[in-house]
Amino acid sequence: MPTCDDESGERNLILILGDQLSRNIASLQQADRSRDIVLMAEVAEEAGYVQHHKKKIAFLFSAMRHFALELQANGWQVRYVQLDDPENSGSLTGEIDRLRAEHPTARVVVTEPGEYRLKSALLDWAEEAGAALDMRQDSRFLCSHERFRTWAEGRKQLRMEYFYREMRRETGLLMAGGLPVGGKWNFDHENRKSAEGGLFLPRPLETRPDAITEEVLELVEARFGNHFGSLRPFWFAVTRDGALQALENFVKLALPGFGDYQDAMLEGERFLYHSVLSQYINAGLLEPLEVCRRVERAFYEGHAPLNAAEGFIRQIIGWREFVRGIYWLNMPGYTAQNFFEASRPLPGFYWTGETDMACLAAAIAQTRDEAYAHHIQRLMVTGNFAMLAGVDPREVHEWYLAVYADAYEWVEAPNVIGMSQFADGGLLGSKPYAASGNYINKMSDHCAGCIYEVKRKTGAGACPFNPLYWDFLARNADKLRENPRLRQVYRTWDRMSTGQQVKYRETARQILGRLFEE
Ligand code: FAD
Ligand code: DLZ
Repeated sequence: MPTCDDESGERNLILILGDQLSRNIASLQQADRSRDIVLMAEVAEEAGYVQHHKKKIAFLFSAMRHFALELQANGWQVRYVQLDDPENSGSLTGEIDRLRAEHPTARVVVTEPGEYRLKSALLDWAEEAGAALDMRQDSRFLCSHERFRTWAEGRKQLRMEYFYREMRRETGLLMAGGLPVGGKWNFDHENRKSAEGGLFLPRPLETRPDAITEEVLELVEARFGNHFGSLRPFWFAVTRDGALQALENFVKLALPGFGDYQDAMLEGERFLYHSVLSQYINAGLLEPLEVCRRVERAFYEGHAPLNAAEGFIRQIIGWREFVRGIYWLNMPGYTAQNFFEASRPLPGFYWTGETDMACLAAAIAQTRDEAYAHHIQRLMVTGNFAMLAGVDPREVHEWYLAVYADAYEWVEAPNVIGMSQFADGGLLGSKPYAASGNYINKMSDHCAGCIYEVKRKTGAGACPFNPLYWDFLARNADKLRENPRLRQVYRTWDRMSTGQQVKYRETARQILGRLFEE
């Protein structure tokens, strides 16, 4: 029998959100499955606060439906509200009210939502309703808000690398006798190979939709047909078992090449050696630590090299935990940061994919088709271009929050506002990830088939990333010149002839003029 720590013996309402599909979720602990009632609801408010990609909505609704059935099979009483239920109030708080009106409950128990927006809405609701709300820490993360705050206190700069070392020590992942395995914490310098065609390229595991998923796909097509993205083919796993199989597929086929080709891009190859597991981890189908332990085991068994295992584990216990810490330390207000005071609108081609820049066209087409792009596409192609072009970071943020199946504000906003747009002025990263066409050419084969010439710096036919790069640095010199990591770049700019500087800026002006009709 499950134990119950609620001495009152009264029935509680346990709210499980769409990204809390974990058997070990804190809100289910110490609950009494014969007495308490679990509420899960598909609601218009959550599905519509940004124009989520159709695949993201379908993935979550189907995974929620499967999870509810699993809870029921394990003896839980579950009230599951479908989007098309005629009584559906359209919001999570509305659904709590509706259930409480039918079945009085002592407390509402919920694991802290990942987004500030929803956390505030639930706290406000409880205050207004005079309801007892038991909001629990999300134990799926290694680092609590309190722990991150303590780590951050008194530090002049918050840098992922030092935080990551603490997480390594704490978890013991890839540690031996208190030291990092291999004698170094980070093997990133081995992880920058560009990929050539002809490599064996694995694919993520594709799951065939079952009857539940098919029903959801029809619902999404009918209700969200105007949202961004292709709904079919739909191949995401929607259960924990399916996600575990996807993890095994990754470890077996792609992990060995993950490190070497982590930063590479290849035309027509959408996944390379990436895991494509973030949507499962973020929704709760996989636990971050179990994924890391599985990867660590693959290294110890000799299946994957150290640079791959370390690189992968760093993304999860390092970057993933670090960005969440930055988010909660700086909300509210973080998403409104605009260090460069950038104000241009997001170009329309981010939604249509209609651009003649080959790298952007590829990244956006796969975002539309798969609700997925890998890190370097997000950072160095779509993100880099938006920053160089001076797009309002708020618009960039809303685009990223909408278009990826793994997007939730706690992880998306620091990656966009901080890492990719430098709109937080350096809270998260030490310098802007600004790059010219040269970087994209080095890491990909896009430039070979592009109508723009990557080697051409200015004038008609020049790769737009080239003049935009220098224009970005020149127009933001007052904000960036003193950055120690950019001194060399500004020295190069200063050494350029005035004529060359004018050519860069004039070409940039023409490109921006065409793009934004300025
Ligand atoms: P892999 O390359 O296989 O990496 C393994 C895992 O590490 C990922 O599944 C993910 O859980 C974790 N990870 C890797 N990098 C990061 C990171 N920078 N921050 C947090 N976790 C990381 N990630 C999201 O989960 N949701 C987002 O909305 C999101 N938006 C992003 C926006 C921008 C502009 C950038 C630059 C990055 C963003 N990321 C986001 C981080 C990263 O790009 C994705 O986690 C990754 O591409 C997911 O693909 P994958 O599972 O194949 O990852
Ligand atoms: C993203 C999302 C969507 C599209 N729909 C729902 C929903 O209908 N019901 C629900 O409980 N959760 C949904 N979610 C996930 C929430 O938006 C997520 O829990 C919050 O953003 C906090 O991370």
